Amino acid sequence: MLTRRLKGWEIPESEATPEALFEGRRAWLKAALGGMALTSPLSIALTSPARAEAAASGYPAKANGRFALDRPISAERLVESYNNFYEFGFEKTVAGAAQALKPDPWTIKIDGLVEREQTLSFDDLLKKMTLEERLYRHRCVETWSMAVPWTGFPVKALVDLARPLSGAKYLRMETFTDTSIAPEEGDPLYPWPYVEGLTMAEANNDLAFIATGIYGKPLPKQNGAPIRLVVPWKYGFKSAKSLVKFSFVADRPVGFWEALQSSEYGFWANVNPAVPHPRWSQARETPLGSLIPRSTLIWNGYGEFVADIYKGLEGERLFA
Ligand SMILES: Nc1nc2c(c(=O)[nH]1)N[C@H]1C(S)=C(S)[C@@H](COP(=O)(O)O)O[C@H]1N2
Ligand SMILES: [Mo]
Repeated sequence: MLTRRLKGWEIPESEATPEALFEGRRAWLKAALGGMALTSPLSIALTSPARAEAAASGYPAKANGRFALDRPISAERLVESYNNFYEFGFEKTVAGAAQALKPDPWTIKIDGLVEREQTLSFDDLLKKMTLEERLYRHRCVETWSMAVPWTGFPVKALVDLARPLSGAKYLRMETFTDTSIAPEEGDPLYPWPYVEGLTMAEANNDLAFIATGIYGKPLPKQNGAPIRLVVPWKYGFKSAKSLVKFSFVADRPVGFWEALQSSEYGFWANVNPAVPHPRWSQARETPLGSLIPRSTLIWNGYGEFVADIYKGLEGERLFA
């Protein structure tokens, strides 16, 4: 009989040490790469080339145990089949269309108010970064939520690489544009490309993350391959996918959704159950795969990390 061992991130939080998470995931990955049951001793011998390849690309990365969850990890299958990626369509079922994306090779530009502009390949950027895994909650303004193991590096590491000048007040991020790949980008009713922005204080916050992977492997195309933003204390639309440009700028960037409908989507977009969106109360959320709503937390539960950033900004529209 085949027994299915829990993946590292399926171990209840209370039982898992960071090391246990890491070891559990490694064992799972070996088995998955070998396409064999974990219980077969042969899998160890037969997976060497695949294991070497995965290891060379930095997966699985060591878990950073600082970011604990208060809920179960969402099913990988759901996270990779229920998506928002408007470049490929306005439904949740865009994963098929997103397979047109070509994340390899991928060029990234770092420009604006920096000591020296840089154009580098995604592979070269990865070589300069140390990958880690973090478990984060994600809250979409449409009131669904998920909890996922991302792999990547802090946004701060990218800021340090960029060496911004003192005039840089914001980090502006831009998604690829190519209508031969993403036909929706030819729709003139939308303000393409998809753009998002953070203040420098937000970008340098410990929680702000650049993801290159999910569930212990590189990002699937529909989740924003090869590189996306992950800012879990903000509504999901801030976490822009498939980024090609990081610009350090003096003026506040206008995001895709803000440009489209500023009365509904602001720059800050921090999660707050007490501030409703015109079409959705934000008091509750339904986790992917669940039928039972749960209460949404202010800052999506990340106040200990981020609340200080907003001291003195109480007069701003911080929560929509
Ligand atoms: N480029 C781009 N990034 C995007 C979006 C998008 O449509 N295009 N949708 C956003 C929204 S609304 C959400 S909730 C998350 C969804 O990420 P996921 O599909 O990996 O769950 O991506 C965000 N990033
Ligand atoms: Mo979203």
